[in-house]
Amino acid sequence: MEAEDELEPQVGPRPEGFPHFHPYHHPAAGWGAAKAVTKFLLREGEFLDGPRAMFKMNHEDGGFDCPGCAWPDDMKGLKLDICENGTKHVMWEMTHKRATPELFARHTVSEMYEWSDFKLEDQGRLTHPMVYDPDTDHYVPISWHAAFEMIGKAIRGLESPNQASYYTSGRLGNEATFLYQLMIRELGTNNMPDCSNMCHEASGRALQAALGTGKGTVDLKDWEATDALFIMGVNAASNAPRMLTSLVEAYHRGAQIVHINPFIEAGATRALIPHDIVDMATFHSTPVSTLNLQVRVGGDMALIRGMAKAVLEQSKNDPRALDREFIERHTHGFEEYRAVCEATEWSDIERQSGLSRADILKAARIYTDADRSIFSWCLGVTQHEHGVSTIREIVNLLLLRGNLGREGAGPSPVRGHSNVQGNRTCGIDNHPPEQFLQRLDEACNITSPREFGLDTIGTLQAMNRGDVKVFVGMGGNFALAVPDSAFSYEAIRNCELTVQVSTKLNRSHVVHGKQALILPCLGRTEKDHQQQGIQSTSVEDSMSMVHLSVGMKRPASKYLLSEPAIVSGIARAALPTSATPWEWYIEDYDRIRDTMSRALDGFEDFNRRVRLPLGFRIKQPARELVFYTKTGKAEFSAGPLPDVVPEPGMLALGTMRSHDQWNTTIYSDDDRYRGVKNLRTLVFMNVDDMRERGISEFDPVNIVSTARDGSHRYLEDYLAIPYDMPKGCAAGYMPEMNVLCALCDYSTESDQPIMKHVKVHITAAT
Ligand SMILES: Nc1nc2c(c(=O)[nH]1)N[C@H]1C(S)=C(S)[C@@H](COP(=O)(O)OP(=O)(O)OC[C@H]3O[C@@H](n4cnc5c(=O)[nH]c(N)nc54)[C@H](O)[C@@H]3O)O[C@H]1N2
Ligand SMILES: Nc1nc2c(c(=O)[nH]1)N[C@H]1C(S)=C(S)[C@@H](COP(=O)(O)OP(=O)(O)OC[C@H]3O[C@@H](n4cnc5c(=O)[nH]c(N)nc54)[C@H](O)[C@@H]3O)O[C@H]1N2
Ligand SMILES: [Mo]
Repeated sequence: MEAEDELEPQVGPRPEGFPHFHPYHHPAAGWGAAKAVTKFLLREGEFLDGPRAMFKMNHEDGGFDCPGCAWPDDMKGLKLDICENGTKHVMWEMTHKRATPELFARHTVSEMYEWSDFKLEDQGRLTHPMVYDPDTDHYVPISWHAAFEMIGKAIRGLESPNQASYYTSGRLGNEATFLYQLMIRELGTNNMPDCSNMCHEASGRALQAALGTGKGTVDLKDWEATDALFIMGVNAASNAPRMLTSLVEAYHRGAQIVHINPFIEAGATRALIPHDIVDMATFHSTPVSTLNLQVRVGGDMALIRGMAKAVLEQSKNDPRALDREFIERHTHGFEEYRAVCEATEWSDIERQSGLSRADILKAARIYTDADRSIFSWCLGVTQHEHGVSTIREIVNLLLLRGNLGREGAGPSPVRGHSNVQGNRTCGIDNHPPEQFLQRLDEACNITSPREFGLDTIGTLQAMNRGDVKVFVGMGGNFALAVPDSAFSYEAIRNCELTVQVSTKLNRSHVVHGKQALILPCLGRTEKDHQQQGIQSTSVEDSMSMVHLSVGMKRPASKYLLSEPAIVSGIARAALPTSATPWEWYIEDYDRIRDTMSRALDGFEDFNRRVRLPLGFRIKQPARELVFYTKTGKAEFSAGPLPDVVPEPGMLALGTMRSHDQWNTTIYSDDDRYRGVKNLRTLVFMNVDDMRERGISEFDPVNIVSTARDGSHRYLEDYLAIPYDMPKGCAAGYMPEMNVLCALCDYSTESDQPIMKHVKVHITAAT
């Protein structure tokens, strides 16, 4: 492929305002956040509805679930459990702007392709189902009936059901999710790529292998009871802002908080919580860190290994450092693990983690001094070749001190999308367990296919080969979210039909198959009227709590359908002889929930329990020290340390989010907590790495990535920003930098694209 082709998807021109960088020294959240929310409400013209919506969000007695992150709701029924980014997220959906058929009549798709991602979404809410007209290069309105028929015909015309692939983005509610996977399996395929393939696949696989259940074991009460919190690879102040409340509470209680991240993010220093009226009034911020360890990109496993080695060394003089009884009764593989820790040299640990032995010992001492510890992580840990091994190493360390199955202790992955965990629980899984399928088949009277299906990477490869011809995107922005933009755009364009169920215009509508449909749906904030009245939908948060969400706003357009209704419409057209009562389900979602309570483990008596004030918690066997592993015990793993140090001249680049974006949704070109204004086409670098390359602040640079197969990808004229981060590392923003991530660079452990350890050369652009 020519370099020019590879550059094509570089999105958006450089912002018009003057780029600005000034390191941020204020607390996270607090008045800066309050000001940002006010500005945002004014911009979106939502000053009246906005505040009303805020009081309806995350309420224990009704209201809608924040469609932002998956952090759990306050369990004490806090009345104003909100954050800056949740507010922006809700307002973005509630905007008064509309992307009507007139907009599509004014602009060709090729024209809209040239728009920035901000501009695409900024057109407002989609109002009508639209179909692509290749003769005029415009999207034109289509009736719902005709749209469903078009999809039904395309699916029915396939030689094999495996020629279609069905993507899920993690905002989809449980009821729609259940119907969606039911339809897909009734059609005869397990091709179910989802956004989880790109974020927490590694967590699921590691926890499944180690503990026999692919989820974290702790809840917010444990966060409130723990003595030490280890926060790894998450930018809490931007991406899980309500975690700051827990960190502040933990600090006040005297708990230790250790942040492990190449960056010292804003949420890793001090925080001021918006609903804490007294602190806000007095500008009294709370420290939210006792130790910051600036690990090298990819160095987390070495750090954890070092901590484990230190615990084992300490236990020689201090037997209480290990929980021998726990290890004996509940675990398997301890001796091998001890041996591998002893065999790992400190010099290797220091080199691979980028941290000194003294610092690692400090962290280990915090760990052994604490009676109860929680390890929490997000993408900084998962999006690596060795994500699974690293999470298994975290579990190893937890097991050494019996930090499992008791209050205040355990693993706690921070999930991304608000219902990404629920999607998996309700069946979005391209390699479903036999037990799940058996129960589903029995409850729904179908015969699910047993052959495993395609995930995200597999789907793109199959599209490229011409093996997947029909693509349905249930939410999200597949084209822009996936790696290797140039390759992926071509793969998508290869499809016969692409269908996007969306709320806003995005890149996946302008990068489309030969035939293409945009199906506009209700957002979570909107009232969902069906035959039996207003319907609610349920979601599951990061900590396995399931609760109801009910919209409160008039729909953005009278032509919108709910996601369950869209699934039902597609199903009726694609499966004309299906015995599933698709229409009957849509009249009243309680009926879907009744079937779910028979089909899904942990959903017994679903309709009643989901209506309890805070919903219910799905049982976690590992928390009860019941392990569905081969040995019936928690499994230690004893792998070697991976080599993550970049070759000379190369840097390990992490792609991440700014403070002012939601995945592919860009709110502005600012990144307040990192001190950046008006700039997204940037690369954060260590000062010494810049000096060695003759690069100064704001100098334009060229970035070349090198993939496993030796191929290169390029970005030109990005501006270098000196940042406090370990030497050998670099960072910049997704989705722009997806251009640099090669499709072949996915983890052999989790099949997850490697988005945090891209091997790059950075040189001054001359
Ligand atoms: N406002 C807002 N909220 C969001 C999202 C959003 O885009 N905007 N996205 C949602 C989604 S889907 C997800 S999955 C989550 C993502 O939440 P995060 O995981 O916080 O997402 P990233 O921005 O990718 O940030 C990753 C963090 O990992 C650090 N990091 C990079 N490499 C390494 C490494 O090798 N080791 C360690 N220890 N750290 C590393 C980076 O410095 C950064 O702080 O947030 C969810 N919440
Ligand atoms: N390089 C790099 N790439 C990454 C990542 C990274 O860290 N680095 N992170 C990855 C991760 S963790 C994730 S989760 C993916 C994100 O991948 P996706 O989930 O596919 O993308 P989003 O940006 O969250 O999707 C935004 C779109 O969702 C639609 N939408 C919003 N609300 C609703 C709704 O209620 N219903 C429906 N049907 N549609 C709605 C809107 O049209 C909006 O344009 O990106 C991945 N890509
Ligand atoms: Mo995610």
